[in-house]
Amino acid sequence: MSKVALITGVTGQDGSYLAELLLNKGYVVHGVVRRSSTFNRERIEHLYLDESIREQSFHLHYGDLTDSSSLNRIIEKSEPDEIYNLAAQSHVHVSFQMPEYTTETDAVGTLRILDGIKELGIKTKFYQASTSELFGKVQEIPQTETTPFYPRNPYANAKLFSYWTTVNYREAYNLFASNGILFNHESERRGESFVTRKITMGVARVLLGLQDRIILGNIDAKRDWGYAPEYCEGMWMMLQAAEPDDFVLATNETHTVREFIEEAFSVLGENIIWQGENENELGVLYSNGKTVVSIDKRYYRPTEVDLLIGNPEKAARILGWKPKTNFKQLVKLMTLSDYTKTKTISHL
Ligand code: NAP
Ligand code: F7E
Repeated sequence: MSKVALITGVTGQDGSYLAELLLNKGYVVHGVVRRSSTFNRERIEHLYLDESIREQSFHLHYGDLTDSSSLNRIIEKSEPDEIYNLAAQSHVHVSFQMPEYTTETDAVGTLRILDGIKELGIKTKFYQASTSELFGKVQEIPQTETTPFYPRNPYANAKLFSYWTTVNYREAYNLFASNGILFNHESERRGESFVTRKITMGVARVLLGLQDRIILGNIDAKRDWGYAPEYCEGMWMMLQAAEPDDFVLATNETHTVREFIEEAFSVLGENIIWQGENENELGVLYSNGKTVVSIDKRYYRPTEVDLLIGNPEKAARILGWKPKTNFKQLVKLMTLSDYTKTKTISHL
């Protein structure tokens, strides 16, 4: 008998990679999708369009993390062995503008699923998409599973509630429920308003003459960036462990947004020189003096997370999980992917 998995957030970056991984392992995969006025399934279209996959092993259901009845119906109908709760309003800057909706989805949404599992009496393992944003104003460097949390935005506050609700349902009701505390992970499928993808698309468009410059916020923030498909494998590994637990997945390498910009331009043979300070700073091409990066305060956050770097030693020891793609490789694969795509589209 095939194992059955239910993924919330299946149309997102991680959901799409996880669906692929589980289908390749022979799982039947159910995914929760939201109704949208425009097409929102680009990342999973290739799976859905394959008739044999669609008919036998990949099933989509309309639902929403703000709607308990849809979630309970989907859990009851799909009878999953494993639930991966990846759905979230996942943009930190947006969470300052929509704190209540972010909390409804990212905090109460998790409770709705966990309580649904408990009340329906379904025997399933549960994965919660927790985040390095929990460390916020960091209390220790590098951050591990025992570093105290200090969230700095509505998104992280909501995820803090979900982290502890997952732990509480594990302890109170003996559920197999684990938190993956994942540091930033990116890919060719990363949402276009996150900084890495905004940069790689921007670099491609600027160098192909389709965009004047890339306009960014705080380029001195430091992040620990890894490659998303490897982190999705880590999620699956957490649910195959002997015991439910909480794990950091990270690369243990940190870089500024500025370094990401420099590296992305250098992949395409250009060097950047920085001129000016703070919001007047400009990034200029060494080759011809053209301004290609500028700063706009509208992208600053009311409270920033300045530095993240994670130590994934526990995941290596207990799960055998290790990151494979380093910073330079990640920047290269994202930049080349966006350059190739943009070039093809602009020549159509
Ligand atoms: P993403 O690309 O933004 O995907 C989010 C997914 O959630 C999308 O499928 C979205 O659907 C869905 N969603 C949003 N609100 C929903 C709602 N109210 N009801 C049902 N579905 C909803 O995020 P990601 O990068 O794949 O991240 C996956 C999860 O890991 C998220 O929970 C995120 O907070 C967490 N996380 C991400 C990172 C990272 O670096 N990527 C690190 C740590 C934790 P639509 O497609 O319809 O919008
Ligand atoms: O910002 C700075 C910004 O939005 C990274 C989510 O997946 O990872 C992600 O959250 C840094 C921040 O990701 C722009 O201020 C500068 O310091 O790409 P980001 P994030 O906030 O780290 C965590 C682990 C999650 O859990 C989240 O779901 O880049 N930055 N200029 C900018 N950021 C954006 N988005 N846009 C800019 O123009």
